[in-house]
Amino acid sequence: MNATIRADFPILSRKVYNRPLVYLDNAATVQKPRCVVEAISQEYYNSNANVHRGVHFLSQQATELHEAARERVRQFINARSTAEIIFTRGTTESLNLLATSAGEAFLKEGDEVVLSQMEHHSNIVPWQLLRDRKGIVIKVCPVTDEGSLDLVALTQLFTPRTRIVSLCHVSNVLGTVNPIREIAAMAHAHGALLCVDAAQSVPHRRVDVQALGCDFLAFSGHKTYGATGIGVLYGREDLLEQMPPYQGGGEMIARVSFERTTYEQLPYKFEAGTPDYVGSHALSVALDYIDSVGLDKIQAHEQQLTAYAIKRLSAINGLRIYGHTPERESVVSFNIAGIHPLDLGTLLDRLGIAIRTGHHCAQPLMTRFGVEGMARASVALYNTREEIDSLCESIERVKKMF
Ligand code: C6P
Repeated sequence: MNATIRADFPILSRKVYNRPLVYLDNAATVQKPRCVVEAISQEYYNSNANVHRGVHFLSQQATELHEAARERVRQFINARSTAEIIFTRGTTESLNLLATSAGEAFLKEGDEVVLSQMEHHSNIVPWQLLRDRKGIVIKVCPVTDEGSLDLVALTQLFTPRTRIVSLCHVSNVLGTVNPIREIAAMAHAHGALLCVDAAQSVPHRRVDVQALGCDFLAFSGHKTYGATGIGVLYGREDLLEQMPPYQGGGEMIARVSFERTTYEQLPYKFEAGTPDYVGSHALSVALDYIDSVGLDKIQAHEQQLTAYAIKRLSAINGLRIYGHTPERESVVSFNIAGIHPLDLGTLLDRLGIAIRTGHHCAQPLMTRFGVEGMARASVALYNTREEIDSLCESIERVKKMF
């Protein structure tokens, strides 16, 4: 699979510091296949016009592409209707929209939201802003030493005031895959709603919102082989109907007067201003690309590569991996005794290897494991065993320098 796949990603053949690029920072963002880059330039060359506004040919063409993209996303995550697919700027904006609008509709002072210790800041701070505005209570599910959610502790966090549970599907640090279906049943049994931060799952495994049983789900286009600046919030239609708009402006209104404004129907009620219609089309091309390779094949490849990385990295003296759950996705975070992760990342970069270092926007999780930061290698469909070998050999070289 790899030679042909790699040829689809022109950036992979470039060099950095005169060395072949080994790109292992895919959890931050993935590289883009040629078809996505071309779809973006073709739209600007041939079909560019603002959507939902013009009667003219180009506007209608751009609108058709944008709405076809919404249908493509609906199909990809198996939502019931395109009314449930809201385009946003990314996972972060999706979660801010949710915390603001669902917070307004469904939460009162003293109501509770359950998060976990393994959340990205994007699934923490919007809820804290809501806490500051409304006086809600945030409860936190602990993470076990092996890196899974403590499900017994989670059960005990529910009270009659629990309204929303918001958890990542896959941890961007530990790779842990959370048992969302089980947690959805648990939340619903307590009368709470479940939001899933799927930023790290949608690119790697089949995500079916109906099968998962979640009420809301967020993901980013740029981690899913699409462009930056586009993302998705899925929400159950009956819930979205009850939520007030997030932002005001063009697109989201039915009628405006100084006395009173009425809002557009779903999903436009939540899409104020000119949307990223080029990004939505590029995202649909990216989803086509994923399906043309086959998500099952992608997942199998990434799982094998992750298992190989864990095996090889574990053999390095003094290296500690964080996260040892049986079901995991394609990130491996680690530290090496006596080497600061930032120094490791900087020296590996000089050898052509791109990994991420630092707190990974998950500081509470760093605190949980008693570290300031970690190094993280994350794989995508185009990575190879040779690149993992290269990472491990380069780590050994760096170790010798210390
Ligand atoms: N994690 C990483 O290197 P945005 O930035 O809105 O596209 O995605 C935010 C986000 C939300 N949840 C999870 C689980 C994530 O992993 C991310 C992005 C990147 O781990 C950048 S910090």
